[in-house]
Amino acid sequence: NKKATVLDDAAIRRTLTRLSHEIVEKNKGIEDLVLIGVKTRGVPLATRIKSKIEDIEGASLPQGELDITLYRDDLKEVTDNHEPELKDSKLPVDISDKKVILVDDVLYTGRTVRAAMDALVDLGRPSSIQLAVLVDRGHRELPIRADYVGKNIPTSKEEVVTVRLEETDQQEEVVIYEK
Ligand code: 3GP
Ligand code: 5GP
Ligand code: MG
Repeated sequence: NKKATVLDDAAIRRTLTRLSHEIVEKNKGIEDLVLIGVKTRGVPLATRIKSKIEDIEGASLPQGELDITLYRDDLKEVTDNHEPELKDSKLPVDISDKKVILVDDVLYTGRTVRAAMDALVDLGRPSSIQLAVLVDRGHRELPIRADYVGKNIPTSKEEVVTVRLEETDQQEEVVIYEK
């Protein structure tokens, strides 16, 4: 039950361009930065931001990824708390003393980001962690906010924000659906 298209392909492209400039500006360059996409759609978003930032700064930026799942079936009996946790990570460099920028598509309760931050601190104590999201749909259940927000989309809990990207969905759009 589609209600509205909130971002089309051009709007997504411009939004990611703005976020890339904001990241460079806030960090006064890209020294010690590492971009980390949260699977699934945070990964292509991080790749696009990386490419834009590299164009802006003329230097290369390391990128990694985290796979946070709601809970692991194989650990269900041990950790049946329905909390998201780290399933897999691919980090290109030691993140110790680096400024990590987490990239995700949608920020909702904040539980995925909390799990991602736990994982990062365990994996190597970054000097800081910042968060960039394409969409903030509200309804936080934890005291977490994003440093870089593509678009704030006030939603009800009955709505779903669907993010479709060329890399994963062969389409570019952000759409609100009624469940
Ligand atoms: P993503 O892995 O690309 O981020 O959470 C798993 C997938 O389900 C997410 O894809 C997300 O796009 C999609 N999704 C859509 N609506 C919701 C929702 O309300 N909650 C969660 N957790 N995921 C949703
Ligand atoms: P949170 O842990 O903040 O509740 O949810 C964040 C994660 O769940 C993100 O990785 C995001 O992909 C997914 N998510 C939560 N709500 C939505 C939503 O409405 N739309 C989409 N596309 N993803 C969502
Ligand atoms: Mg996501």
